[in-house]
Amino acid sequence: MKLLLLLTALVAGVLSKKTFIGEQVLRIKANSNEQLSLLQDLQSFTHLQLDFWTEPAKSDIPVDIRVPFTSLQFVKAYLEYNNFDYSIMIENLQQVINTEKEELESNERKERNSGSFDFGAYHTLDTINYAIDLIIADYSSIVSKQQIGNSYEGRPLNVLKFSTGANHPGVWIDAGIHSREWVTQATALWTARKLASDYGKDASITSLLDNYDVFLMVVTNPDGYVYTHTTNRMWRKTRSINKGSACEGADPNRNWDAGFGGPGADSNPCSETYHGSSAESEVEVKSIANFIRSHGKIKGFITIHSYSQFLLFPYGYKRTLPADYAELNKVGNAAASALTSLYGTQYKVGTIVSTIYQASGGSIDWSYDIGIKYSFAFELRDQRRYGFLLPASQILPTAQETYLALKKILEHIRDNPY
Ligand code: 0X9
Ligand code: ZN
Repeated sequence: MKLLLLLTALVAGVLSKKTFIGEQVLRIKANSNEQLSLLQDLQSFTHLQLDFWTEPAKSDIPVDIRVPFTSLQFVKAYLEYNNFDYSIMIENLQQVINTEKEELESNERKERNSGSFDFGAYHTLDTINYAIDLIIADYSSIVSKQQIGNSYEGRPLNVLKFSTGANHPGVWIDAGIHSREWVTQATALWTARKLASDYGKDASITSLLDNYDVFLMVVTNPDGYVYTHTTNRMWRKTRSINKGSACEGADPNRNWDAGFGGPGADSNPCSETYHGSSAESEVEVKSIANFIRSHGKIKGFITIHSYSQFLLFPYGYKRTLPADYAELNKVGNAAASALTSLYGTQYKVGTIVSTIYQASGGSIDWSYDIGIKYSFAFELRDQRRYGFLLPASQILPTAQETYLALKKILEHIRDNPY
């Protein structure tokens, strides 16, 4: 009996959902370096349990902070006392999350009943996997699935391979390495179908796939993604257990072997930017790194994040400009212009360190340093309103505009072999 009670409590504890009742997301403008450092001080008060959606690193980028109910009064007083310009970006976080979940559930019910699939909606991992299998079935002559490992919790790490022949060089694209960035997995899924259906129809994609393989990982952090559905919508990291800490997970975009453990990564397992116990300690990262090393002919590496509307290239871990700065900057700007041409969405283009902040252990720094010249990171929509909780109505426009930028980069890779 005692055991049963204990088990029940354990199961309830493990399955218990994190609530966001009374939480708000504040948008703060730092008007001076002094204010910037006051925000960095705020970040170091770990007991406040603040979740910095954007980092206090540059005064021209607003800092968005998710503030738990119990810290709200203090944080607002701190901001007012120090004369900050701030606004409430999300007034009732729980409500936004509830609405998103209701929409997802009613849509998935509809899809099950009608046997359809809506690319303009958010989905659970199972449904995404089902949609991936449909794409493979519909385009089996060019699309296949390749398992490159298992996640920490044992889920298959699957990569979609678009290929028309053997021994082609390849381009890598991943999405959702940060699990809460839901528009990225949705964009990647739409992109998968689009790439497949454009082959033989669109001259540019056809000539690309006649010469290059594309590897597309739609859900790069599946454990985290499931966790954002079951337990905590705001989960960013992997789900690995950290020895000696009650906090779980490492930031898979601080875990690559590029300036590992340097500035812009945290050694505290409870931090959202915890770098992990060593480079490639996270099996999701190690599996990709191994795959890319063993492939040997990957010529482009593109990672898709959200949010802020940036198109970034190396470096993040150091201030040195990459040797290919001029070319990467040109390609990045051409890609961003193509993106903007569809709906007017504005992107900022530049190195990670000059555009956002110094961050070590990031994937595109690693890929660049092992010789993959065309290494880019996207930060998709939006810029000011919803952050990670981008409404599903924006998935298709986001995916469509992003595709134009991806195409520009892919064309450049195709036309500039090295
Ligand atoms: O901090 C990050 O990892 C990225 N921003 S996010 O809000 N999506 O977490 C910045 C990515 C920069 N890219 C790399 N360092 N690869
Ligand atoms: Zn991210």
